[in-house]
Amino acid sequence: MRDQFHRLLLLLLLSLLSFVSITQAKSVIEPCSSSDSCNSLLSYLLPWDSKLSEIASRFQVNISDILASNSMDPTMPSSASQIIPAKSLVKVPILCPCVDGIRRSLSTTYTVKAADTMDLISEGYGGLVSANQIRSVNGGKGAGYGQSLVIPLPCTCFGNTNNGATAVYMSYVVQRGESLGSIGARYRTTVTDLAAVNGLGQLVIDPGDILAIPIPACSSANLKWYNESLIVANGSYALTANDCIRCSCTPTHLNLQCSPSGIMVACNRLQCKASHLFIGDVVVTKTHAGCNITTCVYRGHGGRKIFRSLVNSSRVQCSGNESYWDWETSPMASPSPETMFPSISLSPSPSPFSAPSPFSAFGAGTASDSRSNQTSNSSSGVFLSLSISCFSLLILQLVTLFILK
Ligand SMILES: *[C@@H]1O[C@H](CO)[C@@H](O)[C@H](O)[C@H]1NC(C)=O
Ligand SMILES: *[C@@H]1O[C@H](CO)[C@@H](O)[C@H](O)[C@H]1NC(C)=O
Ligand SMILES: *[C@@H]1O[C@H](CO)[C@@H](O)[C@H](O)[C@H]1NC(C)=O
Ligand SMILES: *[C@@H]1O[C@H](CO)[C@@H](O)[C@H](O)[C@H]1NC(C)=O
Ligand SMILES: *[C@@H]1O[C@H](CO)[C@@H](O)[C@H](O)[C@H]1NC(C)=O
Ligand SMILES: *[C@@H]1O[C@H](CO)[C@@H](O)[C@H](O)[C@H]1NC(C)=O
Ligand SMILES: CC(=O)N[C@H]1CO[C@H](CO)[C@@H](O)[C@@H]1O
Repeated sequence: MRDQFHRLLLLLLLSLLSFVSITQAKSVIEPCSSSDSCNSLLSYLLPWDSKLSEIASRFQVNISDILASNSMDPTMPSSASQIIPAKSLVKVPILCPCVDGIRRSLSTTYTVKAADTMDLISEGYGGLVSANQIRSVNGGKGAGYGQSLVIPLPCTCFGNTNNGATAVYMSYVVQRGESLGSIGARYRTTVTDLAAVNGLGQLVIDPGDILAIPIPACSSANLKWYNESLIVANGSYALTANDCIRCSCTPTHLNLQCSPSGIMVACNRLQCKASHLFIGDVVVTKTHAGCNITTCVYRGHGGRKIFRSLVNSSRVQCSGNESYWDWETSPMASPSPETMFPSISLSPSPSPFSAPSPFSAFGAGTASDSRSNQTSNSSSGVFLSLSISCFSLLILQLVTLFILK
């Protein structure tokens, strides 16, 4: 459920934030008090053809992060100079901090060029910020040549949850001809939900309004990660551990799944101890009764150290309709001494399934509940890497575990 206290939404006209307003664009404002930040997205409608590197510098975001947010190939050599055509929607990841009691990003700056006007600068940001908002934030200064302007950008966190499920919020500029229904359909959400998230009293939106759109996401909160937490929007991936590991959501159950990124950086220490396995490798041994699967999984990172471990699971009766899974975290599931995190026990936790429903062990429910505390509610031995299994298999497996424990 949404925390209503944190979800007190104020609908303000943008004109309240600016000196003079021509438009009456609406925008959701999320009050905040903490000093935390979350990852959020901007839906950026490209005003003109732009190279990826230009987009990256316009928002001061790394190209690799833009590639990741749009699920574009990270190994593409020419990605920086790739030209994205005007009117494309590009997802731009930004950190969403709490500034003076409301969520917004003030970390982007723009250096005014010779022929720039405020309107032109604003246009360059695809309607995400008006000329008046830029003026207002910069103390009413104009667009003087060479001047560095702070570009305020809209963002929301809402605790990274939506209706109890993990979500990442995306700021979206309403275009002419769009309705809540059409936007909801595009982003797989409902009019009701969009109205609730944005505190819309009436189901009316106008071009230029900025909506917060919840994008379903997956989280590391229900995984036994050591010193890292990650929330990844569905339809994107995240690079972590010095870009050595790439994590994304499985499409149906939205489990976080991580494997070696395969991009150029030097990624040693990806090998699991006492095995020939690397993270993401799966070895299947078939027997007459079924097969064993042993997977080396990512467990987070600290500094340049990658934590990983072996998860040992025996899948009995691989072929056939009465298959079930028998999971076990191997006793040798310890990272090598140099990467071991000393105060965290690697032995399987006594009760991997503290959650009442098998869904929550995998689904976003558990993830969102324990989001703020990455080491709580961990499900031992329940791993993403094997989530390729049918859901029915998982239920059987969970039931089996309950009986065994
Ligand atoms: C971009 O990448 C560099 C090096 O990889 C890193 O130091 C910097 O923090 C990144 N910037 C952002 C905004 O992520
Ligand atoms: C996640 O994204 C994929 C496409 O990337 C889509 O097919 C799937 O329906 C999405 N899942 C959810 C729960 O939105
Ligand atoms: C799993 O492998 C071990 C040895 O590698 C073997 O003894 C055991 O029978 C296998 N289990 C199943 C269910 O195949
Ligand atoms: C988590 O990692 C950071 C960065 O490596 C480190 O400073 C911090 O001490 C670690 N915390 C724990 C609990 O390991
Ligand atoms: C996996 O578990 C089986 C029995 O449950 C054991 O025989 C085998 O050695 C384990 N494999 C690894 C790599 O831990
Ligand atoms: C996280 O969980 C641990 C153990 O469950 C608890 O001691 C700690 O207070 C929790 N921290 C937060 C911030 O909830
Ligand atoms: C492929 C397979 O194992 N099919 C089995 C499904 O279950 C029925 C009844 O248990 C078996 O008769 C089939 O052989």
